[in-house]
Amino acid sequence: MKIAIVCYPTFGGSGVVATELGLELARRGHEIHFITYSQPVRLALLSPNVHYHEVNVPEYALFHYQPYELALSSKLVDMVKLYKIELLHVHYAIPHAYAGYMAKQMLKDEGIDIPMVTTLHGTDITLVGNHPFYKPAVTFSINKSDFVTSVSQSLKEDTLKLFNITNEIEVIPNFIELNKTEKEVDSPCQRSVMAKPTERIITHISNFRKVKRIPDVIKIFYNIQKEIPAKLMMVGDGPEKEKAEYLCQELGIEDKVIFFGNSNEIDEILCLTDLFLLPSETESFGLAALEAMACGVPVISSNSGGLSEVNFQGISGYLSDVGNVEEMAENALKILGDDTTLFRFKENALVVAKQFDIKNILPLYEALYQKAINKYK
Ligand code: GMT
Repeated sequence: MKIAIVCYPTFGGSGVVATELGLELARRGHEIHFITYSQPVRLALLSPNVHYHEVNVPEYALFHYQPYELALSSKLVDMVKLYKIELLHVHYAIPHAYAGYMAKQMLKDEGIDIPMVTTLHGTDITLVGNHPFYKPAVTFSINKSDFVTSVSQSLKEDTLKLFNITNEIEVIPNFIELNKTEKEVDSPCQRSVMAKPTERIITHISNFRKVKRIPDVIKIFYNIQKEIPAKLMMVGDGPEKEKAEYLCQELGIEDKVIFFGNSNEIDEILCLTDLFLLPSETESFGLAALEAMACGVPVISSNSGGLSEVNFQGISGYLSDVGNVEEMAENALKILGDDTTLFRFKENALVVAKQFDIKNILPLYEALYQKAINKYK
């Protein structure tokens, strides 16, 4: 199949999912066209069957806001015609499903019927899309998509609760490429570079937005390091990072916390990690937690959104109510307290992650694409 994938190229779960999906589809022989405003961070261009088309938005002084949706829909029309693309898969309702629908209509005018699959990721529904300023456009774009998927059951329920949806929503969970991470787990980790042998290594990875509750990450770690020797690795960048650095200073733990900024070496970092923290206000899925588990790292998370569909209570880690940092720290200590328990949780985390192996999930997308293409035959 010839498929156009539209996504955000930045660090963030939806872009990662879209990129990994496209790369795996390409490995399976499909022709994949990524269409976005800059090269997705995890996109290796030297892959056969992978194309990348950049959307350029010319700056014009008259416009306070440059019309990205217009440029994107025009690019989609041009690329569909040029490469005979058979299907659009847009990740994120805002603004991709909206732009995709416009492209569909323009193409229809020229006698080309192309199906569009929209994947909902979370922020497009629970945080931004639900705003009254966007709601009519988001509802319209979801209802006008040929097929809609959501990355968790919880996100599906939120979407049906928050919007007036007339379309079916199929749950296709996020996935992980296990072969890749297993290889890295087997290879020796550079653990001694980061911590002493007696210290536990705890990691948080995110884009440091408010929804990630970064101060909770620090407070959980603060409670842990009072009881056992430990280091915290903070990976990523975003609006909450500087405040977190100050908080570490205030708490006198700055020498135990390392801020890395954005990194492309996620598997290498997870390989030397003992425990992952994700105390988010909400997470439609929590791809970062799954990536950790796939490297054999147990997870302490909140229980909001779709996190309980990924992190299994008492098996791959523990879940607590949002903001209950005391309980989260206690549970972390239960896992980290002795090597036998830690080893058991590490093994379990990997077993749970295996359910989300890309090999199990990709066929669900392929079947949906085929159904979508058949719809217009
Ligand atoms: O929250 C993020 O880190 C970024 C955000 C995004 O839109 O890229 O992630 C959302 O999509 C991911 C992939 O499906 C999910 O794993 C995240 O849980 C979801 N984030 C939220 O729901 C807050």
